[in-house]
Amino acid sequence: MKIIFATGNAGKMKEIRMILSDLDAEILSMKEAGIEMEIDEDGLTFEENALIKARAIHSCAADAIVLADDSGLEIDYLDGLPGVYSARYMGEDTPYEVKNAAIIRKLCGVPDEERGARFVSAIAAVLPDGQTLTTQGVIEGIIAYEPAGDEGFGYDPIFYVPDFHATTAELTPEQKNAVSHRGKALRAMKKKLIRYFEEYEG
Ligand code: ITT
Repeated sequence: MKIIFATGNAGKMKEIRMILSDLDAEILSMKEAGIEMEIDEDGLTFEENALIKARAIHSCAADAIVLADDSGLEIDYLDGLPGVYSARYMGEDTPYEVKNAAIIRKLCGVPDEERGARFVSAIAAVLPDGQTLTTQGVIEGIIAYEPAGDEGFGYDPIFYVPDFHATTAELTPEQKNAVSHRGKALRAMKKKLIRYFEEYEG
Protein backbone atom coordinates (compact mmCIF):
# COMPACT_ATOMS: atom_id res chain seq x y z
CA MET A 1 0.00 0.00 0.00
CA LYS A 2 1.43 3.35 -1.03
CA ILE A 3 0.27 6.53 0.71
CA ILE A 4 1.16 9.97 -0.60
CA PHE A 5 0.65 12.77 1.90
CA ALA A 6 -0.34 16.01 0.18
CA THR A 7 1.61 18.45 2.33
CA GLY A 8 4.57 20.75 1.84
CA ASN A 9 4.82 21.43 5.61
CA ALA A 10 7.86 19.61 7.05
CA GLY A 11 6.62 19.91 10.67
CA LYS A 12 3.34 18.22 9.80
CA MET A 13 5.09 15.54 7.75
CA LYS A 14 7.33 14.58 10.69
CA GLU A 15 4.29 14.11 12.95
CA ILE A 16 2.37 12.22 10.25
CA ARG A 17 5.20 9.72 9.74
CA MET A 18 5.29 8.98 13.49
CA ILE A 19 1.53 8.61 13.80
CA LEU A 20 1.25 6.33 10.75
CA SER A 21 4.42 4.33 11.51
CA ASP A 22 2.47 1.23 12.56
CA LEU A 23 0.63 1.04 9.21
CA ASP A 24 1.94 -1.54 6.76
CA ALA A 25 2.38 1.11 4.08
CA GLU A 26 4.99 3.16 2.29
CA ILE A 27 4.45 6.81 3.30
CA LEU A 28 5.72 9.39 0.83
CA SER A 29 5.60 13.16 1.03
CA MET A 30 4.52 15.02 -2.11
CA LYS A 31 8.15 15.88 -2.75
CA GLU A 32 9.27 12.25 -2.39
CA ALA A 33 6.55 11.26 -4.85
CA GLY A 34 7.99 13.82 -7.30
CA ILE A 35 4.88 15.98 -7.26
CA GLU A 36 5.16 19.74 -7.11
CA MET A 37 1.97 21.73 -7.25
CA GLU A 38 0.53 25.03 -6.04
CA ILE A 39 -2.91 24.28 -4.65
CA ASP A 40 -5.49 27.00 -4.20
CA GLU A 41 -6.93 26.32 -0.74
CA ASP A 42 -10.11 28.33 -1.23
CA GLY A 43 -12.47 26.17 0.82
CA LEU A 44 -14.40 27.67 3.73
CA THR A 45 -13.81 24.78 6.14
CA PHE A 46 -10.86 22.60 7.16
CA GLU A 47 -12.61 19.58 5.62
CA GLU A 48 -13.20 21.33 2.28
CA ASN A 49 -9.54 22.38 2.09
CA ALA A 50 -8.27 18.91 3.02
CA LEU A 51 -10.41 17.44 0.21
CA ILE A 52 -9.17 20.09 -2.25
CA LYS A 53 -5.52 19.15 -1.48
CA ALA A 54 -6.10 15.38 -1.57
CA ARG A 55 -8.09 15.56 -4.85
CA ALA A 56 -5.46 17.77 -6.50
CA ILE A 57 -2.68 15.28 -5.75
CA HIS A 58 -4.88 12.28 -6.62
CA SER A 59 -5.17 13.75 -10.14
CA CYS A 60 -1.38 13.11 -10.53
CA ALA A 61 -1.16 9.84 -8.60
CA ALA A 62 -4.37 7.90 -9.09
CA ASP A 63 -2.85 4.52 -8.11
CA ALA A 64 -1.92 5.62 -4.57
CA ILE A 65 -3.96 6.50 -1.51
CA VAL A 66 -3.67 10.27 -1.16
CA LEU A 67 -4.07 11.83 2.27
CA ALA A 68 -4.14 15.53 3.17
CA ASP A 69 -4.35 17.50 6.42
CA ASP A 70 -5.90 20.93 6.70
CA SER A 71 -5.53 22.37 10.13
CA GLY A 72 -5.38 25.56 12.12
CA LEU A 73 -5.74 27.43 15.37
CA GLU A 74 -9.14 28.87 16.36
CA ILE A 75 -8.93 31.60 19.03
CA ASP A 76 -12.22 32.45 20.76
CA TYR A 77 -11.17 36.03 21.63
CA LEU A 78 -10.43 36.64 17.90
CA ASP A 79 -13.81 35.19 16.83
CA GLY A 80 -12.20 31.95 15.63
CA LEU A 81 -9.30 33.52 13.73
CA PRO A 82 -6.83 32.61 12.32
CA GLY A 83 -8.82 29.36 11.69
CA VAL A 84 -8.62 28.21 8.07
CA TYR A 85 -6.30 31.15 7.41
CA SER A 86 -3.71 29.95 9.97
CA ALA A 87 -0.89 29.47 7.43
CA ARG A 88 -1.68 32.76 5.63
CA TYR A 89 -2.38 34.84 8.78
CA MET A 90 -0.17 38.00 8.77
CA GLY A 91 1.48 36.69 5.57
CA GLU A 92 2.62 33.16 4.66
CA ASP A 93 6.33 34.11 4.93
CA THR A 94 6.12 36.00 8.23
CA PRO A 95 8.15 34.12 10.87
CA TYR A 96 6.10 32.42 13.58
CA GLU A 97 8.03 34.31 16.30
CA VAL A 98 6.44 37.47 14.86
CA LYS A 99 2.95 35.99 14.43
CA ASN A 100 2.98 34.42 17.90
CA ALA A 101 4.19 37.64 19.56
CA ALA A 102 1.44 39.61 17.75
CA ILE A 103 -1.27 37.21 18.96
CA ILE A 104 -0.03 37.45 22.54
CA ARG A 105 -0.11 41.25 22.27
CA LYS A 106 -3.69 41.16 20.93
CA LEU A 107 -4.70 39.20 24.02
CA CYS A 108 -2.82 41.46 26.45
CA GLY A 109 -4.79 41.74 29.71
CA VAL A 110 -7.34 39.11 28.65
CA PRO A 111 -8.02 36.66 31.53
CA ASP A 112 -7.64 32.85 31.32
CA GLU A 113 -11.36 32.21 30.88
CA GLU A 114 -11.44 34.31 27.67
CA ARG A 115 -8.22 32.88 26.21
CA GLY A 116 -9.83 29.64 24.97
CA ALA A 117 -8.45 28.21 21.72
CA ARG A 118 -8.28 24.93 19.85
CA PHE A 119 -6.22 23.27 17.19
CA VAL A 120 -8.38 21.55 14.58
CA SER A 121 -7.23 19.05 11.97
CA ALA A 122 -9.30 17.64 9.12
CA ILE A 123 -7.83 14.68 7.29
CA ALA A 124 -9.10 13.71 3.84
CA ALA A 125 -8.29 10.57 1.88
CA VAL A 126 -8.83 9.91 -1.81
CA LEU A 127 -8.62 6.18 -2.55
CA PRO A 128 -7.50 4.68 -5.86
CA ASP A 129 -11.18 4.07 -6.83
CA GLY A 130 -11.89 7.80 -6.28
CA GLN A 131 -13.85 7.28 -3.07
CA THR A 132 -13.20 9.89 -0.37
CA LEU A 133 -13.04 9.57 3.43
CA THR A 134 -12.73 12.37 6.01
CA THR A 135 -12.03 12.61 9.74
CA GLN A 136 -11.51 15.46 12.20
CA GLY A 137 -9.61 15.92 15.48
CA VAL A 138 -9.54 18.74 18.04
CA ILE A 139 -7.40 19.66 21.06
CA GLU A 140 -8.61 22.36 23.43
CA GLY A 141 -6.27 24.77 25.20
CA ILE A 142 -5.68 28.44 25.96
CA ILE A 143 -3.39 31.08 24.49
CA ALA A 144 -0.27 31.34 26.67
CA TYR A 145 0.91 34.62 28.20
CA GLU A 146 4.33 34.17 26.62
CA PRO A 147 5.78 31.75 24.05
CA ALA A 148 7.49 28.64 25.46
CA GLY A 149 9.17 25.54 24.01
CA ASP A 150 11.12 24.60 20.88
CA GLU A 151 9.36 21.42 19.78
CA GLY A 152 6.66 21.24 17.12
CA PHE A 153 6.11 24.09 14.68
CA GLY A 154 3.85 27.04 13.89
CA TYR A 155 1.67 28.19 16.79
CA ASP A 156 2.82 25.44 19.21
CA PRO A 157 4.81 27.83 21.50
CA ILE A 158 1.66 29.83 22.35
CA PHE A 159 -0.83 26.94 22.66
CA TYR A 160 -0.99 26.02 26.36
CA VAL A 161 -2.62 22.75 27.42
CA PRO A 162 -3.75 23.04 31.07
CA ASP A 163 -3.66 19.24 31.67
CA PHE A 164 0.07 19.21 30.86
CA HIS A 165 0.88 22.63 32.39
CA ALA A 166 2.81 23.17 29.15
CA THR A 167 2.53 24.47 25.62
CA THR A 168 2.49 21.90 22.81
CA ALA A 169 6.01 23.14 21.95
CA GLU A 170 7.14 21.92 25.39
CA LEU A 171 5.75 18.39 24.88
CA THR A 172 7.83 15.60 23.37
CA PRO A 173 6.70 14.62 19.86
CA GLU A 174 5.21 11.42 21.35
CA GLN A 175 3.25 13.36 24.00
CA LYS A 176 1.95 15.83 21.42
CA ASN A 177 0.90 13.12 18.95
CA ALA A 178 -0.94 11.23 21.71
CA VAL A 179 -3.30 14.16 22.41
CA SER A 180 -3.12 16.44 19.37
CA HIS A 181 -5.79 17.33 16.81
CA ARG A 182 -3.64 15.66 14.10
CA GLY A 183 -3.02 12.53 16.18
CA LYS A 184 -6.75 12.10 16.82
CA ALA A 185 -7.80 12.75 13.22
CA LEU A 186 -5.10 10.49 11.76
CA ARG A 187 -5.81 7.62 14.13
CA ALA A 188 -9.51 7.86 13.17
CA MET A 189 -8.47 7.84 9.49
CA LYS A 190 -6.25 4.79 10.06
CA LYS A 191 -9.29 2.90 11.40
CA LYS A 192 -11.39 3.90 8.38
CA LEU A 193 -8.65 2.87 5.95
CA ILE A 194 -8.17 -0.51 7.64
CA ARG A 195 -11.97 -1.14 7.50
CA TYR A 196 -12.06 -0.10 3.83
CA PHE A 197 -9.24 -2.47 2.89
CA GLU A 198 -10.71 -5.37 4.86
CA GLU A 199 -13.95 -4.95 2.89
CA TYR A 200 -12.06 -4.46 -0.35
CA GLU A 201 -9.98 -7.61 0.10
CA GLY A 202 -12.82 -9.65 1.59
P1 ITT B 1 0.10 22.14 3.61
O1 ITT B 1 -1.16 22.85 3.15
O2 ITT B 1 1.10 21.99 2.54
O3 ITT B 1 -0.21 20.86 4.35
P2 ITT B 1 0.26 24.38 5.46
O4 ITT B 1 1.22 24.75 6.54
O5 ITT B 1 -0.11 25.45 4.44
O6 ITT B 1 0.83 23.07 4.73
P3 ITT B 1 -2.47 24.39 6.38
O7 ITT B 1 -2.99 25.14 5.21
O8 ITT B 1 -3.28 23.20 6.87
O9 ITT B 1 -1.02 23.80 6.13
O10 ITT B 1 -2.24 25.39 7.57
C1 ITT B 1 -2.07 24.92 8.84
C2 ITT B 1 -1.43 25.99 9.70
O11 ITT B 1 -2.01 25.93 11.00
C3 ITT B 1 0.04 25.68 9.89
O12 ITT B 1 0.84 26.30 8.90
C4 ITT B 1 0.28 26.22 11.30
O13 ITT B 1 0.44 27.60 11.26
C5 ITT B 1 -1.04 25.94 12.01
N1 ITT B 1 -1.01 24.63 12.66
C6 ITT B 1 -1.71 23.51 12.31
N2 ITT B 1 -1.40 22.47 13.09
C7 ITT B 1 -0.48 22.93 13.96
C8 ITT B 1 0.24 22.33 15.00
O14 ITT B 1 0.13 21.04 15.27
N3 ITT B 1 1.11 23.07 15.68
C9 ITT B 1 1.27 24.38 15.39
N4 ITT B 1 0.64 25.03 14.42
C10 ITT B 1 -0.23 24.32 13.70
